[in-house]
Amino acid sequence: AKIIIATNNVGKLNEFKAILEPKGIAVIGLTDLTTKIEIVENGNSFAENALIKAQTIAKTTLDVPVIADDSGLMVAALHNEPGIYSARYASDHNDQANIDKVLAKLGDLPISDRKAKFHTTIAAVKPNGKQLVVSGEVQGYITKQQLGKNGFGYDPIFYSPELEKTFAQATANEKNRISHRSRAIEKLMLAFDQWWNED
Ligand code: ITT
Repeated sequence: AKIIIATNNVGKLNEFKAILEPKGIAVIGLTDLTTKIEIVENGNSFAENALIKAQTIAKTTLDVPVIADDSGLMVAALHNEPGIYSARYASDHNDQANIDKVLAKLGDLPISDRKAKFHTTIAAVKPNGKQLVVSGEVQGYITKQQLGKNGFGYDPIFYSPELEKTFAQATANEKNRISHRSRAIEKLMLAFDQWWNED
């Protein structure tokens, strides 16, 4: 089996590969495709953006399932910001600037006021236009300083009580055991075969 992930984010793509390839699914990212397709990600929710990304790419492919991941960090004390703007909160795909902005906004708030979660919505689109949308979340806290070098995005400031460290201090396998993305992928896999094989 083969699946196209409509993502330019290598961190995301590597997580999809690590989770799906052991199940015998070949994962292709947009960076692997020769033709570059512009995606205008202008939706108002994770689900809208995931569908826009998947639909844009599904139009150009034949008979291969296309999925997209729209995800982000939601900080309770910041009214769930940065949310769908996570990739460009301070500056477009500048992880350090985005991390600095979250830390600055939270200031010295105690850990009990630093609750946050990661959210992923995955949309799958078939050649006939039929859709499948699933989501996953994981709870944690925003640290006062960044810790760890693994992962991507906001991982260095996301403390997981389950792992007792930040996602950037965790190995890829540890993160993938509990992450928002792996939870969404699990739901996708549960529904996928029936959805793909029905009309
Ligand atoms: P594509 O749209 O090409 O998939 P993107 O990075 O623009 O890539 P999003 O619009 O979904 O994707 O933005 C998600 C942002 O949320 C991402 O850039 C990170 O900053 C953050 N993020 C998502 N998942 C994360 C994770 O597992 N760990 C840390 N940060 C994450």
